[in-house]
Amino acid sequence: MELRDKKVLVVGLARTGIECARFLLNQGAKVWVSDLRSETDLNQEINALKGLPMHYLLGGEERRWLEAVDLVVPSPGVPAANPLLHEACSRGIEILSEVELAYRFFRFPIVGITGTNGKSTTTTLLGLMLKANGTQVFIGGNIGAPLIGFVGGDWEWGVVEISSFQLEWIEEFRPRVAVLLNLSEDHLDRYPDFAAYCRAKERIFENQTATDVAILNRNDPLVWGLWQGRPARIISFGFSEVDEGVFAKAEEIVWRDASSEERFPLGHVKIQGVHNVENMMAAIAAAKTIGIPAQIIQQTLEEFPGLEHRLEFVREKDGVRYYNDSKGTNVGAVVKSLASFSVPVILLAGGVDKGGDYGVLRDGVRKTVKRLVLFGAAKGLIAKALGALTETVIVDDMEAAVRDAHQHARSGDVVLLSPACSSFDMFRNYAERGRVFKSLVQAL
Ligand code: UMA
Repeated sequence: MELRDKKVLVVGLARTGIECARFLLNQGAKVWVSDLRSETDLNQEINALKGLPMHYLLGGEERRWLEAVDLVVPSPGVPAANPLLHEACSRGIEILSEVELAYRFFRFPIVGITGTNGKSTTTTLLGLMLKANGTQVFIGGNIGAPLIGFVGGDWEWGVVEISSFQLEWIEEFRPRVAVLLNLSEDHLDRYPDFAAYCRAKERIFENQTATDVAILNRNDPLVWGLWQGRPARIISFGFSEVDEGVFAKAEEIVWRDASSEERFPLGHVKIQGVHNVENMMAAIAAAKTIGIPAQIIQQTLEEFPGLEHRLEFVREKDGVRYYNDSKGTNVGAVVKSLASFSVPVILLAGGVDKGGDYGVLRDGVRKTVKRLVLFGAAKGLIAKALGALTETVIVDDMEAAVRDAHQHARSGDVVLLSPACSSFDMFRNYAERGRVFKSLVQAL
């Protein structure tokens, strides 16, 4: 792909925008970067690009900014309905997502991992398996490291977390191995409906051919429904025993093909919960496809401590265990997190509503939640859907939520922050929300 002297508009100046701008300049393109935020708000980002010859279009979005533009590269956080993208489409200007742009320059195969939940855990696990095997691999994508930053590296493989947003503007993007973990309601504040969100996710398989591999969850009907008509070789994972594929038994995961079988005992594995068994099955399926030896896979499974903000154990105080699941930003994630506990849970939830149906939490709340502590913009909505099922209280902020949980918890209980919402009404992102929770818990 030739970018020299092309006029490129990068929309959005955060992690993706910064990396794209740097890359495009290196390729000899003429780079404009736009952002709805003002120059004052973007002080830090502009500093990161200090001294580089680019043009800023800040504090709004105007159609005339598209004059003579050859290519538009939107950040994942920019919705397709954005007026600049809309106008670029009607003018016939090429629009490519950052993952597509990076892919055009990759000279090595990638594993692309998507799904509503479990992406980061599966991506990290698989990446660590490859590293332990001595493979030159990077872990990137939606997990927090834009793919474009890895172009030109001496990589044998890339293990890449892919969001639905990143798949919206792909054309040739084609993972050698593509994994779809699960599909449940998320980002309905961005998509017209759940079907549109699922269609965006399915695009991970769009360009695969018979030499590629698609790894699908047999237990998720929406995911499994996608196996038909795919040219790629299908490998499935799930809880029922199969002649070929990956399955989980009482205390082990089994990988099986036509001629052999390997067993991965879970007795010494640290990460907990049914959802993590699924994540491990997916990572094993991909690792076996790539040819990672069984003992390296087993060793990585046993050493992996789990991710920060994902059912992360914070501390035990007076017999009460506190968990930070700030990355549980949709209802599907919270269903799985609640299912990981069989003791009474005080659940801290709320933030910005993403349009999911809180009703799917009813069973979990009825069975497990002894007190629901709600905060943030969605508190009223959640209270309406679940408040009648358990003791429910609305508080002003995270500090009040932790205080309330501490006062009402008894020895043996779990206090769980698993918000079912995004964080942007009260925090910069889920990571800041998780850190604030952890420091409040540590201070108890
Ligand atoms: N902006 C505009 N116009 C708009 C919308 C936004 O100018 O119409 C500007 C904002 O003012 C802001 C910038 O665009 O300055 C934000 O861009 P961004 O949200 O894409 O931020 P990045 O830092 O580039 O982060 C993105 C992903 N963010 C989103 O998908 C929302 C990060 O995923 C990802 O780690 C990063 O690229 C590197 O690939 C985060 C995420 O929340 C973790 N992902 C969603 C999820 O996991 O549920 C999909």
